[in-house]
Amino acid sequence: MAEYQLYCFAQSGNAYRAALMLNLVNADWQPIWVDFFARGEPRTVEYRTNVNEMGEVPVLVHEGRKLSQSGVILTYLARTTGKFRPEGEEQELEALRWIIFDNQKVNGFLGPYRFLRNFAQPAGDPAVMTFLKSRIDNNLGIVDKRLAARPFVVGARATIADLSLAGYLYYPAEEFGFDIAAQFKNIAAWLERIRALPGWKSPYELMPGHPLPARQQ
Ligand SMILES: N[C@@H](CCC(=O)N[C@@H](CS)C(=O)NCC(=O)O)C(=O)O
Repeated sequence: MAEYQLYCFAQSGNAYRAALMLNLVNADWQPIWVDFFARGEPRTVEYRTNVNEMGEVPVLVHEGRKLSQSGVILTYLARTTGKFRPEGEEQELEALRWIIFDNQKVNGFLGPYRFLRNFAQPAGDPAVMTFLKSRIDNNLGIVDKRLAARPFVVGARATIADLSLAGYLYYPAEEFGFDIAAQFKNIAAWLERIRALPGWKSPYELMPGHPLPARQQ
């Protein structure tokens, strides 16, 4: 058995943050596929009892510990591996600030928007989609402006704040119905910098469950 196990599925950008970090630090890890679409596995009593009481993916298993919330998993991996770790209190707080902003407002809106567009039955109500899209445009604009002045979110090198913010941004543009890289030039350049890191792989390469069987789409 690998040193780290990650409960995940290919379509989850929340899980991708953790999968990407594990791969970038060259960890000995293996995915444990969670059947989100056909079984709604995270909502089962079994999953909530044995894996995560919050009923969410990702969950990282390491040395008898089970950790959830991608921000916590990234922090844990930064501490245990020493990689992508913000340096000193100021950077730590800055990284945490962007991870919370990301979870709530960047990928926190982008994830549901993509889900309602591609996977939900029925698809998202147009009024909800319009609301989410306007928030997404606004919040990606804030990240884009931030990246105009620095190569990575906290400073000169990539940290866990970058890996968090990248959560959904490597999924294909057609899944969003708009091209983030074309619209936000600083985000596009930053995504290329992360893509150039040794060990980078796309979400569909790193995690199991893609493509979905036709009946589940
Ligand atoms: N803030 C959490 C979000 C996790 C999350 O929402 N995961 C989704 C999958 S992408 C999930 O497991 N949802 C369970 C459900 O909808 O029942 C994190 O960053 O880990």
